[in-house]
Amino acid sequence: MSAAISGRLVTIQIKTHRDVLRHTGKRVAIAAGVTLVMTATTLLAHLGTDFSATVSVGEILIFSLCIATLISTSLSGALSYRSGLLMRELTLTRSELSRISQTDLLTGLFNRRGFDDAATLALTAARKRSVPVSVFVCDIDHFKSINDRYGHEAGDGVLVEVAAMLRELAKQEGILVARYGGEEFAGLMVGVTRDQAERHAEMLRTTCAARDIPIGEKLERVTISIGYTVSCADAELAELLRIADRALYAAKRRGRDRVVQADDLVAA
Ligand code: GH3
Ligand code: MG
Ligand code: MG
Repeated sequence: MSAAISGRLVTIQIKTHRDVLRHTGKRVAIAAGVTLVMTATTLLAHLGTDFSATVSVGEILIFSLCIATLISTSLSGALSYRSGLLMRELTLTRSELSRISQTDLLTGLFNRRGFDDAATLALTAARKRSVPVSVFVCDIDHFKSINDRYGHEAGDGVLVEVAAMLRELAKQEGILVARYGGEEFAGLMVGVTRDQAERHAEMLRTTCAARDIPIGEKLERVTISIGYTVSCADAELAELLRIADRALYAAKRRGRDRVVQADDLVAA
């Protein structure tokens, strides 16, 4: 295992098994040395340096026990405190790594991994409560032409703007949203009726279509297409995403800038 932990109080580099052994060896040597020196010093201070003097075994025994207890308590306290600090640093580092691995760097939304983890948990909770769920997939229309006309950086700016609209909706309506990849976003709504899901998706689409997005010197309008499905929470996340994706592609085929519900595909 490789670990590099650094903090205000603790700075330690342990990368290989050999480093672990060296680290442990050093600490054991320090503990033994301190114990030896302190025991000898205290005994000498108490008994004096006259090595031919008569001392009772009981006296030495009691002193040694007291000193050993005192030293081992303070040493183990200090070492436990230090390992506690290291463990705290490790826990913080782990949770920071987990947060980074679940977050999309550009938009700050969940990435695919973060969405899959959070949505799977939310689906399990919804299953227990027997409430319906809705999954939607949303894709920016003709995004490649934005990149082609204004450059990749401007395209990134559009992704950030669309993500901000999704975040707003997520905050207002308690929806789980994520950048699922490229110019595609995904969302999970729990405990919504078919009408509510439709309303949320339509609100997202119209908000996006009506928003002036600054691209360089210009203000541009960008549209999105959305596919969604409403189901009981028994369904697997991957299956719900597949169904929503099919609805999304139907929305693209039908001319983009629209919302399509998966059930309508069967009905059509
Ligand atoms: P459609 O309406 O059918 O969705 O067309 P589209 O142009 O939006 O879709 P297409 O799949 O043809 O192109 C998607 C583009 O998104 C291509 C890719 O270069 C771009 N893209 C993917 N990820 C990023 C990103 O992080 N930043 C930028 N700027 N562009 C990205
Ligand atoms: Mg697209
Ligand atoms: Mg796409």
